[in-house]
Amino acid sequence: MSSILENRPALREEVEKVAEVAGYLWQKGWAERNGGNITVNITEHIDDEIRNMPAISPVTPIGLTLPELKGCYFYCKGTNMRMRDLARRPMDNGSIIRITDDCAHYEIIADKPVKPTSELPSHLAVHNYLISKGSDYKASVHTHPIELVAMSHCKKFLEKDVATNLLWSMIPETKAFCPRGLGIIPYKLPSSNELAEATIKELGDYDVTLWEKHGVFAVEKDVMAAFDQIDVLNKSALIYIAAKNMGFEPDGMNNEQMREMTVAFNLPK
Ligand code: 2HA
Ligand code: ZN
Repeated sequence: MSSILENRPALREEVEKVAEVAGYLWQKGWAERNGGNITVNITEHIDDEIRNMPAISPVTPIGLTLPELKGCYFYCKGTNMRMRDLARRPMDNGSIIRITDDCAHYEIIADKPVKPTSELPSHLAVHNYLISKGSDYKASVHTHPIELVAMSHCKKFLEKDVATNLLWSMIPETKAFCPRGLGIIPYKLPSSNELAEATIKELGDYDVTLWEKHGVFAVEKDVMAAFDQIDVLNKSALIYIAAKNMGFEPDGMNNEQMREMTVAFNLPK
């Protein structure tokens, strides 16, 4: 069977990045069973031939009206699909969808009628928000990083910027590569509109948000960059935990060292 990716190197590259990240999520133990989801706005790689491709699924309501997404195209992980399978076969475990002109429905166009993630409305609401802000971010990643989720079970880490400052202070690179820190979202039902709305609110200030007792949701220019932000934060969490396991509370970089870093790397705040 032919694939929409054939003879479209830029589109293929985007999908291959998703597959590569899906493999990392599985290897890290962050993607048990069908855990996590990824969507990428691929509209910039869509040509006229794709625009004219017929749908291979019924027109399906999103459940929301998202005016910025008119005529947009997304690669979406499939619902109930496993990251470890997506890593090897991204077009069997995910699909490309088109948003219809009423901005309230989608249809699958390639390669197979793989139904998109259960979190599609929240992912699409985030993409709608990003476009409305003029952002060049194209990818959103939800995953279950073990140590960050563990931290979210402790009330003190759920206070604004407590986890951010702790994680930044574990190793200088964390603030350099996750300069906006970690936003906190109090527990909400998975897939709920409340969770989507709270996430969008926090994305005004943060690229990565921590869903209490559940996981993280990150946005970035591409899927690799979104993964990197989550990875550096979780690495810091691992350093913190390693120190605690050695029997001491880590000192962390002091305020002067943090200030020096912020100036040297020209970081916000
Ligand atoms: O899609 O992780 O929160 C699987 C999930 C939902
Ligand atoms: Zn989840």
